[in-house]
Amino acid sequence: MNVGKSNAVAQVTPEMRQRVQELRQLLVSASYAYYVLDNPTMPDAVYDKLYRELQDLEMQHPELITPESPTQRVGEKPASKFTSVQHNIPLYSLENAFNIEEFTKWQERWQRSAPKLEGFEYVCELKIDGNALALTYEDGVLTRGATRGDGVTGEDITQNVRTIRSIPLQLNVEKPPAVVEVRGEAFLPLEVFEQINEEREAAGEQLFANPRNAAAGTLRQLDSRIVAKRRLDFFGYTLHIPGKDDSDVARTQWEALEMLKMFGFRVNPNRKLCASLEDVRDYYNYWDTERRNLPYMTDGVVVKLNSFTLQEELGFTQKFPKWAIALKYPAEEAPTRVDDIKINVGRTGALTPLAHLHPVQLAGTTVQRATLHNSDRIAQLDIRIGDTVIVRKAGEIIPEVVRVLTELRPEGTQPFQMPSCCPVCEQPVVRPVDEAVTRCINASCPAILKAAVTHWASRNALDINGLGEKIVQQLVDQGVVHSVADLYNLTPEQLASMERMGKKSAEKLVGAIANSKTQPWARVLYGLGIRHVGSVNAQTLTQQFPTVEQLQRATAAQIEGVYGIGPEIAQSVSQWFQVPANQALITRLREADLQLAAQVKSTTAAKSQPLSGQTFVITGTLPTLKRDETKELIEKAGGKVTNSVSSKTNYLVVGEDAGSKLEKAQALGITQLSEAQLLELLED
Ligand code: 3B8
Repeated sequence: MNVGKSNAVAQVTPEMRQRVQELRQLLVSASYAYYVLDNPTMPDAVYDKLYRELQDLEMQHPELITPESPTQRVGEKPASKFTSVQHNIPLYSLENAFNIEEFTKWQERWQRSAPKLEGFEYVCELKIDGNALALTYEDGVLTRGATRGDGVTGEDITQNVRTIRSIPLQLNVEKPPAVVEVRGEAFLPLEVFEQINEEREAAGEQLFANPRNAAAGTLRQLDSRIVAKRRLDFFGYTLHIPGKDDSDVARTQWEALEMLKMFGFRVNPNRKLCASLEDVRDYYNYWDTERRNLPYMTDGVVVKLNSFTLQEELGFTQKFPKWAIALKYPAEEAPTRVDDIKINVGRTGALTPLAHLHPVQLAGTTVQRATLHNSDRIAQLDIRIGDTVIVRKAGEIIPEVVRVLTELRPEGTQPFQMPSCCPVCEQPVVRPVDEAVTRCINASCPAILKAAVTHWASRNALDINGLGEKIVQQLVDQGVVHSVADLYNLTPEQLASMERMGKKSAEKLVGAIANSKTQPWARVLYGLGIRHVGSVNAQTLTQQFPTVEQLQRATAAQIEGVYGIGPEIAQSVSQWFQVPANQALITRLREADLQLAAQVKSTTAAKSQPLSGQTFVITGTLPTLKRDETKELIEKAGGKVTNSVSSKTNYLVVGEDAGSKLEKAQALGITQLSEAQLLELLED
C-alpha cells in the first residue's frame, strides 16, 4: 500500500475555500440563467467542467459540502416513506368561477364587504395546472419543501424539491429574512410529460392521464434520484415573511412577484396588472386561445387583489381567501354514448380496453375513442356498452371517460368483463395478482408482433417513413413479416402486392427501410422494445455499452451500475438478451447491417465545429474562464489560438487589463469579443 498517498488527507487551504465559493457562484448563476431566465450563458461543456471541479474538491474534502451547493441536487437514497408536516400558515385553495358572470358576482361580493374602497387593481396570473408546494427558507437556505396535503398537514418532500433546478437552494440576497415561505406550483412541462408516458408505454405501465397527475406521481416518488431525472419545474406565486409587514417587504402582490424574482425564483412572465373588469376579461379571453401555445398546462387564470392592505381587510372564509379567485376555462368535457368496448393488445402484450364512442367535439377535435385504462378502472366506473358517459380530454392528450350517467342507462346492459383469452391469438391471458394489467404472453401473438413492428418503425426508433399500421397489419397477416429483421428482406414486388400500395410507394418504402440501417445504435436498442427501455434509457445504456456485445455480456448487476438505471430496467434488459429468440434476432439484424455499435467518429463532433478556420488571440483576464480553458474550448470548436495579433487574426477575445494586443487589434480593425460573446459564438 502506498502509505504516503493514503495518509495524505490534504488540509483545506483558504485558496480551496475561495475556489469552492467561486465555483458555486459561477454554477449557481449559470444554472439560474438556464433554468429560470431561460437564457443560457455558459456552454454545457464549461458547466460540466466547473461542476466536476467542484465535485472533486468536495469529494476530497467532505467538510466543504454545504446543503446549498449545486452538487446537492442529484437526489438521495430512497426514503421508506414521507413524514407529514404541519403548515405554519394553512395552504388555502382557491374559489372557482367558471365564467365572467361568476367572476362579476365575486367582484360585487368583495366590494360590498370593503366599502371604504378607493381605486383598486387586480393581478392576473395564469393558473398553472400543477401541484402546490410550500417552501421554507431559514437564513436564506432551503430547509423544507412540502406538499399542500389537506391544507393544514402536508408531506415533507424536501429531497425531491431539491432536485427541481428552478428552485433556488439559497435565496439570492445579501441579508435574507430569518424565515421566508414561498408558495408556488410545481409542474411538468408538456414535453417531459409526453416523454414520461413514452417511457411508461415502453415499460408496459399505465400512462399518466395528464401532466398534473404525472407531476404528483413524480413528487411522491420515494427515490429522489428518479425525480432528479424528471425535469420538474416550478413557478413561485406567494411570499410570506413572518414577523415583517412594512417597508422593505412587498406591499402588493405585484411587488411580491418581483421580489420572488429577485430571490431567484422563476415567476410566470405572463402576468398582468388590471384595473377593471374589462381588463380581466380581455386577459382571460386572450389566454383562452394563447394557452395552447404554452409549453405547460394552464386550466384558467388566477385573479388577486393587488393591495396587501385590502387582502388583509378581506381575509379568508373557511376554505378560500376572499381576495382571490380562479377563473377557470370551461372543462373540456362532453357527454356521448359508448358504442362498443374493444380490447387493444399492445407491444408488451398488455390488454387495454378502449371505448368506441359516438363521435363528439371536444377541445377542437372529434373524439371517437377513449382509453378505459384497465379492468379495475372499468369496474370502478361500471362502464357498459350503451352507456352515456362524460369524456374529458385530459391535458389535451388522451381522452378518457370520467363518469357514467347511470340514470341514462338503457335496460338489459351487462357489466363489462375482461376476456380470459387474447382477442387476437386466442391464447389464455394472465393477470398477476398485484397488477392492474392483463397480458397476453404468447410470444408469437400477431397483435404483439404488429405493435412491435410499428414501434420499430416509429419516429424515435428507426423512423421508417411510410411503414404505418395498415401496411404492417397486412405484412404480418399475410405471413411476410415474422420479425422486424424480415423487413430488411422485403422486395418492392412483395410490397406492391399489398393493398393501397403502388409500385412507386413500394420502392420508396424499400428505400426508407434500407435507410434505417444508418440509424444509430441507441435507436436500434429503443426500437427492440425491451420493457422499461424508452428512448432516454436506451441512450444512457448505449453510452455505457457502446456495442451490443458489451450489453449482451453484461450482468444485471453491471447494468444496474449505470447511473440512472434502476434494478427493474437492468433485470429486464439482462433477461431479454438471455432469450434465444432475441439472440437470433440480434444476429439477423447484424447480418442485415444495422448499427449495433456507437459510431466512433461521432456526428456531433463534425456538427459542432462552428469556429473551424477561424484564428483567435486571447488577452487579459476573462471573468470566468481560465486562459487554457478558453483555448481548449476554441480548439474543440475547430478554431485556432495563436499568441500574437496579426492580419490573419479573426477575433481578439478581450478580458480585464488587456495589454498591447488590444491596441494592435484595434489598429488592424479586428473584431473583439467579450467572454460572453465568445460563449455565444460557441453555442451557435
Ligand atoms: C391564495 C393564493 C391559494 C392560491 C393563491 O398557478 C391561495 O394563489 C393558489 F389561498 O392556489 N395554480 C397561482 C396558482 C395557484 C394559487 C395562486 N396563484 N398562480 C396557480
